[in-house]
Amino acid sequence: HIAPGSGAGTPAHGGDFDAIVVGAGFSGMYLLHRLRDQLGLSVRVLEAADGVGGTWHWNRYPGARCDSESHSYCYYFSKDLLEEWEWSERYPTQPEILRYLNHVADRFDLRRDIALNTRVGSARFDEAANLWQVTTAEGRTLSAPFLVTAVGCLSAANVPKIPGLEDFAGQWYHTGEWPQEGVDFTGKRVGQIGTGSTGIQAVPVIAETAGHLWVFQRTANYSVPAHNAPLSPETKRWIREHRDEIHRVMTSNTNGHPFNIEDRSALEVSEEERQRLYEQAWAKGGLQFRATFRDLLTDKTANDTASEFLRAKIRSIVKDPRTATILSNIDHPYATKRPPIDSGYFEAFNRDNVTLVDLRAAPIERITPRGIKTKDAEYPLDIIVFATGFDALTGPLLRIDIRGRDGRSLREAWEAGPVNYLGLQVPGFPNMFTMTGPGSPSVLCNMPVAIEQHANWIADCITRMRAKGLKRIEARPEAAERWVRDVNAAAESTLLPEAGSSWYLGANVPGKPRVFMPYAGGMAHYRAICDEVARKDYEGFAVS
Ligand code: FAD
Ligand code: N01
Repeated sequence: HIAPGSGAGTPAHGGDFDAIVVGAGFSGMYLLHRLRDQLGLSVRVLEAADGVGGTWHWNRYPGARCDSESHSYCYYFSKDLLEEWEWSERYPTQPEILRYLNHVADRFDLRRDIALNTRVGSARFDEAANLWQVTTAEGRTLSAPFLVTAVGCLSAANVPKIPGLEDFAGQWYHTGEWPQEGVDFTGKRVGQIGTGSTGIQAVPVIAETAGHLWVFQRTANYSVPAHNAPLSPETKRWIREHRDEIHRVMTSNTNGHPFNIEDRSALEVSEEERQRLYEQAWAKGGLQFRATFRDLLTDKTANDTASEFLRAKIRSIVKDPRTATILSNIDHPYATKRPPIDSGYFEAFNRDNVTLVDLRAAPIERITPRGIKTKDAEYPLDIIVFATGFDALTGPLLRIDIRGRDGRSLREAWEAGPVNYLGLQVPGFPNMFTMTGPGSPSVLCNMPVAIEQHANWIADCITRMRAKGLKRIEARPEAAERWVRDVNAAAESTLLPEAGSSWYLGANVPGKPRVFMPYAGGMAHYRAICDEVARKDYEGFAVS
C-alpha cells in the first residue's frame, strides 16, 4: 500500500509523490485532505500504528478522555462534517474521539492514501534531485519534494529507565502504548507511577476494580474538576446555533478554546469577590478555571491566589491529613505545568484501596521481580502503570534519523534545543515542514485549532510555490535565530518557566536540553505573524 498513487503516473519532479506526510492523527489526516482533495497533489501518509487517530489510537488507558470540550475538540474546516457529527458528552472519551477520527477518514476517503503499520526510520534530503528520500523501518524508500512531519507532540512514550524493570515478574504498561484489548485490574495489586493529566484521569478508574492501588507521586499537581456530563438536547442545539461564533472565539484568542480569558486582574478585586469567582469557576469546572483572571500566568502574586485556593480544595476533599498534605504540597505556580482536570481524582484517595506514596520523601530505588522498591519500602505488585508522559515535542522528530542538506542531522542541529523558524521549518532542511512542533503554540492551545492553522498555512505555501513555479523553500538561519529569541522571550514574559519539572522544558527526560519549547505568545498572535510572513512573500525564508 505504499506504492505510488494509482493512476497518477510519475510526477514531473521525478519523485514518487508530491508530498509525504508522517503520521495519521488529527494533523496528518487534515493535511492529506487539504493537499490531495483541494490542491490535487499526490500524497502518501505513513503511519506507524495499525489504525488512524494518533493520540486517540494509542492512549486507551482507563479514564482516557479529552480536556478540551467536545464541541471545540474537532475539525472546523467542513460545515457538513460539523453538522453530521454529534458529541455525546461535555468531554468525549477516547473511544468516542477515535470513532470520530475514523469517521473523518471514511467521510473524506482518506484511507486509500494512508499506509498503516509503516514506521518512518529515516528521511534524507537529496539536494541534487530536490527530493526527500523517506525510508521506512522495513527499509522501503519513497520520495517526494515535500516532507511534512505530523508526528504529534505527545507520541513518543517516556518509560523512565528505572533499574530492574526487565526483571519485574508482573505486567507493566505505558499509558501511551496501551494494549488494544485492555487490561483487567480486578483484584490486582497495582502501582501507578505519575500524577500528570494522564495519571490523574487513570487513578479513579483503576481504583474501581483494583485490589489495591499505590500511586507513586514525585511532583504534586493541581487539578480542577471536569464536571463531565452528557450534553443535553438544549446544549447541543445551542452549540449548533452558535457554531460560527464559537469558531470565531476559538480562532481569535490565546488558547484556541471556546472561551476568552477574563479581562480583570486577580489583584484588583476584593478577597471576598476573588473567592466567589474562584468558587464559581470551580463549580463550572474544566480548563476555564485558568481564565478566571487575566494575570494568573503573568503575575506570581495573582497566581498565588489561585494556587492557594486549589491547595485548600485538596485539603478539604482528602480526609487523611498526611495524604492531603503530600497531595497539596505543590512546588510550582498553578497552570505553569499543563493543568489537569479530573473526575474524582482527589476523592479516590479517600478509598481504602488507594494509597499515596511520596517519592519526594523516599525516591524509587529500583524495580524488583516483586514490585517497586523505594528508599523506605518494597511494594509488591502485579501490574505497574507508567503514567510517566512523553519525550514531548522534539522526541517524535528526533526518533527519526532526519538529514537535511550536506547530510546534517536534525539531532545535531538541535543538540542544544530546537532551532526553527515559526515552528514550521528548520534551516538546512528545505521543503520539510513540522506540524505543531516546538516553536509553535501547539500544546499551549486547544490543538485542533493549532493543527488547522498549520495545515492551512503549509497548503497555501505549497499552492503559491507551485503557481509561481518555485521548487524550494528553506528557513533562513538568521530568521530562525530571531524566532528562537522570540520563543524564549514569550515564555519569559509568563510564569511558565517556573515549573522546574515541566515537560514544556524537557525536564522530564534526563539529559534533554532545558529549553521552553512551545511558543507562549498566544495562538491568535502567532497566526497573525504567520499570515504576515506569507503576505510578505515568505519573509525569512529563502524561496527558489
Ligand atoms: P498524534 O495524534 O500524536 O499523531 C501522530 C501520529 O504520528 C501517531 O499516530 C504516530 O503513530 C505517528 N508517528 C509518529 N512517529 C512516526 C514515525 N516515525 N513513523 C510513522 N508514524 C509516526 N490536546 C488538546 O487540545 N486537548 C485535549 O484535551 C487533549 N487531550 C490529550 C490527551 C492525551 C492522553 C494526550 C496524550 C494528548 C492530548 N492532547 C490534547 C494532545 C493531542 O496529542 C492533540 O490534541 C492531537 O491529538 C494531536 O494530533 P496530531 O495528529 O498532531 O498528533
Ligand atoms: O505526562 P506528564 P502525562 N519517577 O509528563 C511522573 C496531555 N494529556 O501523560 O512531574 C517518578 O504530564 C512525573 O513526575 P514529575 C497533556 O498535554 C492531556 O500525564 O516529572 N515519576 C509526572 O507526575 C499533558 O500535559 C490529557 O516529577 C515520574 C508524570 O510522571 C501531556 O499529555 C490527558 C518519573 C508524567 O506527567 C502529558 O501528560 C493526558 C520517574 N522516573 C495527557 N518520570 C487531557 O487533556 C515521570 N514521572 C485529558
